[in-house]
Amino acid sequence: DLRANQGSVAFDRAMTYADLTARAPGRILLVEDRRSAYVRIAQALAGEMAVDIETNPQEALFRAAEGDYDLALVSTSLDDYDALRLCSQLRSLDRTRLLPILLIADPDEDSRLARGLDLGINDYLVRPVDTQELTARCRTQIRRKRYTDRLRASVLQTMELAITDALTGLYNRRYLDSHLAALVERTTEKKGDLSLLIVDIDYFKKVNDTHGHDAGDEILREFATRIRRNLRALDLPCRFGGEEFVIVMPETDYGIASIVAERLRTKIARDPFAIHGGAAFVDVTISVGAAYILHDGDTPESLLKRADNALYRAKAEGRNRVVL
Ligand code: GH3
Ligand code: MG
Ligand code: MG
Ligand code: MG
Repeated sequence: DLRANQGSVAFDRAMTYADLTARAPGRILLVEDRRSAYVRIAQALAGEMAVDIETNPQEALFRAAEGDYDLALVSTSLDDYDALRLCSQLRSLDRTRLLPILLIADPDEDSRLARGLDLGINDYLVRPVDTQELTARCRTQIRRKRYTDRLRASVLQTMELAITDALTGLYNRRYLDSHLAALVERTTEKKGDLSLLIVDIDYFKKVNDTHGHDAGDEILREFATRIRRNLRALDLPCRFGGEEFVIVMPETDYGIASIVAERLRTKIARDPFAIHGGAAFVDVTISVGAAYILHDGDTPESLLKRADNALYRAKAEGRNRVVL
């Protein structure tokens, strides 16, 4: 998966600025209430970009937040409305914070332009607007927007790959290691609750031997889905190793932990797992070892150790069971 990811970064680098606008026309929201002005601008951009005209600034804010625009083109000469206020609103909303803004101002508006730049507008044009310059500046903003969008998506993807397990999409062991210590510490400080389960699939080697490794993988993926479905957003499900999973449950006491564990065990055992894309079904059971934080200097290691001991007993006592 690391190599696949490097591939996507390389792909980003290989993309030229021209590629970024060649695929789809830029989408522009033009905020201007004078008909002669917006007709002229829309016509100038029409061949190359898709322009939506909005004469009402409040409506413009709404449309910018809802729509998938590459650029807001804002006139400073709006009736009864300060264009800079609109710019600052665009900058304060999550949905429009990164939308490029190009301001169109009158020649005597130096100080407003300076304020606009302070607010974070990306560029401006001074009237009378030269249509070639307008097109060029819009093009530049749109390309930059698309480039940074791609870069951001690629960075987020890299970060996600670093903390998730490729087969199941659950957190990986590295993520657990880096978070469990902090969780245990915080829980200890406030004398709160925290429980931890180690879940191990029973006789999984036999499943692989009987049905093949690919079928085993299918089961692991479905298994992860069932785990996710049975947890709260707060809980941290992680693939600890091959067919072994750790679930950390913050703010969860002994009683709730045992209910969650038992519910999970039932949900796994009750419905057989589809393999070969649904061509066959396999019964799967799990053994679960649970540990609950004791406020006598518990560490991630001591918690995991207690859960592991409990798991060992669950296996020894016949499997398909929870031991606390
Ligand atoms: P038990 O836990 O009940 O004692 O028996 P087991 O057979 O599950 O235990 P063991 O730890 O001996 O075997 C675990 C097996 O899980 C070994 C390996 O074939 C399988 N396994 C581990 N990781 C993967 C994986 O990513 N995909 C598949 N298909 N199998 C895996
Ligand atoms: Mg084992
Ligand atoms: Mg096992
Ligand atoms: Mg195992």
